[in-house]
This record gives sequence, C-alpha cells and structure tokens, in this order.
Amino acid sequence: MLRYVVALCLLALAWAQDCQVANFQVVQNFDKTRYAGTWYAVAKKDPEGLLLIDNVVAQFIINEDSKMTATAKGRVIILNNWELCADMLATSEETNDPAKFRMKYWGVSSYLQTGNDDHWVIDTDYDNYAVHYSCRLVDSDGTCLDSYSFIFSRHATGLRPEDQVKVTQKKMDICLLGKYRRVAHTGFCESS
Ligand code: DAO
Repeated sequence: MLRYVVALCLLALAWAQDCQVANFQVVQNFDKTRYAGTWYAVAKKDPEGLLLIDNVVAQFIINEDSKMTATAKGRVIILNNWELCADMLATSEETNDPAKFRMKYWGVSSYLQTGNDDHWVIDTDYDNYAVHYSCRLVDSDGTCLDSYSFIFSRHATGLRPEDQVKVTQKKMDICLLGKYRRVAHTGFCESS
C-alpha cells in the first residue's frame, strides 16, 4: 500500500513540475574563471545518438581574450564496434546570461561527431560538483525533446555525499531525475 502512495506522490510531483526549458534556473552570477579546470563526469544523461560513453573528462580553459574553450575526452564506439578514446575540442560563444553559452565542438579526428549546442550550467559550487545541461531540441510545448547532461565532479572518485543531495534536487528541477547513468573511470583514456 505504502508503495502505491509513494508512487502516486511522485507522479503528482512530476505533474506539478515545470519542465519548460526556458524556465530552468541556472547559476546566478556564473564565474567562468572559477569553472575552469578539470571536471570528471560521474553521471550522464545521454542524447539521441550518444557519443561519449565513459571515462569522460572535460577541461574548461579561459584564454587571454577571456573566451572559454574546452577539451573533452571519453570512450566512444564508432562504426558499430570501433572503440577509441575521443579527443574533442570546443569553443564557446557567450550569451546575455553568463551561465548559458553555445559550444561548438569537433573531434581531433575527423570521423568524430561535430556539433553546436546550448550549454547551461544549472548548478555548481565550482570546487566540487556541477550540473551541466544541454537541450538540443525544444518541443512545441516548450519541453526538451533531446537533451544531454553531465554531472561533473572535481574528484575522479565521485561526488561527496553532501553534494549528492543538491545534485538530485537539480536533476529533478530539470526534469531528468532517473534518466542518468553512472560514468565509469577505468583509465581507458589515460594513455592518450
Ligand atoms: O556525448 O553524446 C554525447 C554528447 C556530448 C557532446 C560532446 C561535447 C564535447 C564538448 C563540450 C565539452 C564540455 C562538456
């Protein structure tokens, strides 16, 4: 019985939720300099036609011209069964909101995916965790039809227990609770 009550409450919560992408809150007064550096993806919500599978490490860099660029590595499988460590490069374009930027990315090798997506920093404390979100396609009702999201940690070992609570709340706020999978770090990309 209790199970049904809990399930009903969760359903009610989901119905009451605002899943309009335009209403998602992002970090206030986002400081890209503090966001710079290495982030380990510990969980990921995949988009349609996923690219990065695991061992995902992103590095944000602020250049002398104050523009943010990024590199990302991760295990990918291309051409059905060719497994390799993808080396991605990205440049960013700022918008009116510093926590919302566009990232144009491409692979160091030409056979890797290219793209140009909106990237939003939903939450971060800069030193431990970040919820990084991209909606590739907004539906006519304002919800997201194709998104991906990384839960980043500054620590390869994962999130601290105190950050897990905050991250779970943010996953719920962006209507992606239950849609993430764990991202393993096995050292696959460490030699490349
Ligand atoms: O893995 O399926 C996927 C989509 C990810 C796109 C790759 C983005 C790489 C460049 C951005 C780095 C910052 C996260």
